[in-house]
Amino acid sequence: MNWEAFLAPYVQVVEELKVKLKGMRAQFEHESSHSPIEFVTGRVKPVPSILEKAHKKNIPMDRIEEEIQDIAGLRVVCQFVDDIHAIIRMMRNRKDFEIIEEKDYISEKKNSGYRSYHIIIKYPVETIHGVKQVIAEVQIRTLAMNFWATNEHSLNYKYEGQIPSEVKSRLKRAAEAAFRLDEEMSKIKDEVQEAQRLFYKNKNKH
Ligand code: 0O2
Repeated sequence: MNWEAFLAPYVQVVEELKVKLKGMRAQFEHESSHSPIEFVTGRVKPVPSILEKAHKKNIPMDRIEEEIQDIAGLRVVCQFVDDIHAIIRMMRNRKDFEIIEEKDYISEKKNSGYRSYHIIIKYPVETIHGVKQVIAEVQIRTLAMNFWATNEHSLNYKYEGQIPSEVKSRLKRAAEAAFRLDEEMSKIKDEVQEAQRLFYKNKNKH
């Protein structure tokens, strides 16, 4: 398998989508309105992780493109849960890709306690051989959801997927706390946004 050639269109997609999503953030800032996007990250899944996932899910090499949908992964991190819904609406209105699936792990959290909204898209990328439809996964979550997921991911890595039950229950409690933090912040959202608008206006005066 020539991984470099296989992954080249994915690298292109991640770069293009990062520019587009970051562009949305910049537009909101120019209009000095609240941006539903706090930050955007993107990565191409490393080859060992692709192989591990294919092995775990019994996916043959010639089905990887169709069956592993997060080889190109984008993450949009927001301040408030409402912002996630604003991003979802914007994504649904876009004409530069097609949404093929949505996974709502916010209304229905995963067993681990994981919360996030995933949108799987088919994105047309120009290659030297013509247009190629590449599948990418966009994960949309709040800062609190991201904090939890990042820590849980590290622990999973440390314990090779076998997190001890005591740590697991602590993680579940932490997930509950993150959920309550999102709820509390939503209640004072207008106040926070007003303060941020004032701060942004003053910053631009100097
Ligand atoms: P990485 O290292 O983030 O690239 P599955 O992997 O079978 O659970 P599937 O069908 O591949 O699920 O898709 P799903 O559920 O949308 O999950 C894909 C990605 O979502 C994962 O990628 C994680 O990034 C994230 N995710 C899903 N569940 C959890 C969870 O319980 N904890 C954390 N921290 N992240 C999660 P990968 O491939 O796991 O790895």
